[in-house]
Amino acid sequence: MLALGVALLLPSAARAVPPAVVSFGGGVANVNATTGSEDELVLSVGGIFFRVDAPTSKVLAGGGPCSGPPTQTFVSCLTVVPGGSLQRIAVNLGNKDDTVNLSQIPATVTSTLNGGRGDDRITGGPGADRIIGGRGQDLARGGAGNDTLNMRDGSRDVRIDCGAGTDRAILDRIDPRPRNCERVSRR
Ligand SMILES: [Ca+2]
Ligand SMILES: [Ca+2]
Ligand SMILES: [Ca+2]
Repeated sequence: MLALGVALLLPSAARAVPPAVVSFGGGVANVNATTGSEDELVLSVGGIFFRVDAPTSKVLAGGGPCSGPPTQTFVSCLTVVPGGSLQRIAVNLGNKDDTVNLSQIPATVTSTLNGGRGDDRITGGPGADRIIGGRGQDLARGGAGNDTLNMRDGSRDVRIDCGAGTDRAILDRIDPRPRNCERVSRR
């Protein structure tokens, strides 16, 4: 009976973590985690590489100048290919409780970070970020730079902190009081 139980459990465990896909081209890095996994992503730039680490989830290289080990613990993309100067990052976190952190990205890089459904933790970088919490009870931090935090989803989010810079927050009336946001619109 024990052997049968193990055999039944293994396939579902293998299916549980679909990877986020990382691609890069024309100065834009795209990170798409639209499938049903809880993604934890740390983005950074070191030397000539843009890198996405997934400490507790999985990432997969979408080809081009990006590659990673079979363990899918990280993907790195060469930014010295033609048109490869990293200018913008677009992240879609998908429908579960996800985490993304851009605190190790240069201030010259802008981003759009979309939490999707689920209770997400979104941390922008030192540059200008556009954060869209999406449905769920989210935690959003803009960091430095002139950020826009759009947390209007009809539900109360956990924490909204625009950080340094001249920032804008777009909120529901029931959202908590935002911190460090110069312009706030509630509806
Ligand atoms: Ca999500
Ligand atoms: Ca920022
Ligand atoms: Ca909200």
